[in-house]
Amino acid sequence: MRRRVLFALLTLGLLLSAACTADPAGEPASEDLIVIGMCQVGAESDWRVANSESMKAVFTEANGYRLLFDDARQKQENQITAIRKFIQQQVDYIVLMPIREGGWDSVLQEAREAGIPVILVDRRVDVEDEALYTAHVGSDFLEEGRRAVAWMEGTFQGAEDPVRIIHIQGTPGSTAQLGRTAALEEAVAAHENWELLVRLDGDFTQAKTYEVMTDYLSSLPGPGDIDVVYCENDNIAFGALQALEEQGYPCGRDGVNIITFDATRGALAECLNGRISLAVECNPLLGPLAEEVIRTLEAGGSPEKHRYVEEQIFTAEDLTEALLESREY
Ligand code: GYE
Repeated sequence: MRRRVLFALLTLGLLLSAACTADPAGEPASEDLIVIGMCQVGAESDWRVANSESMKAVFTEANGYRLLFDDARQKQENQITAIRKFIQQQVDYIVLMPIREGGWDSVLQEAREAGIPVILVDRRVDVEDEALYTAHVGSDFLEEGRRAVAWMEGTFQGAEDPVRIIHIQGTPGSTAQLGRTAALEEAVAAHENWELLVRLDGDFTQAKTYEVMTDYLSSLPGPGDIDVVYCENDNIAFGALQALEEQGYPCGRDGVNIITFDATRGALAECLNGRISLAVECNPLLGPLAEEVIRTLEAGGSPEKHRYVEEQIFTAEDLTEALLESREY
């Protein structure tokens, strides 16, 4: 706001009022636009693509915004460089989807010194001073993990044989990885017969997961006895499915139970056809919530520090073709 006013004052007197009025089509004049510098993680997953689309659909010129969108290609150093560039450009707000939780103190301090509010979307940051960011909107990843674990408890209730689990993690140190991992770890510690066979890093991508899972399965002396593959996102689940089926493992309720997080349309389709046993929803449509934070700030209010989206779980019984078609992502 301050920067927009400053900019406007520098514009010549009469021109100022002309420039600030809406054009005949009813769209705000460009000097009135709120400038958003957005630091997106990358395009590693279907969830991420849907999340970027949700942001771009909301932060449009017609809605009064100029969106400067940066894709960090899954690298924190690229996100830090983008933030510094946005500070130089004197944007009005920085919207950050932080790739991992650590390592943000100095750059967020720089944003604060420049007077630019930082809004976190999706994942969170672990900083010494919580005042380094204004607000956060996203999912409760620990709760998502606990929903998956509750389903496993129901499915394997009364089982005396070991429940043999493969755990494929997302990007190390990201909030989504930390929360979903913590829920499984708690549960493995609480159930004597739950056995963690291996923990692999799938980095939230199908390609990396296919590779690490193929290597792991090929290293086994014979066909493994696997009950559950706990996949920390849909693209990990796709890579795991591909590797398992290629090596002759049937997937589904009578074979290897694949659990996934996100529940994007592709994963729900696999759930409906039975190859994925459980899809835990993680809602990527966070654009409207991020905009609400900015509108509150523009109106001089104080947004909630953390806002979590509503989510649910799906098994084949909860799904229909019609539901899949109506799904936005
Ligand atoms: O689950 C995964 C993505 O942080 C919620 O990141 C997000 C996760 C999501 O790449 O698909």
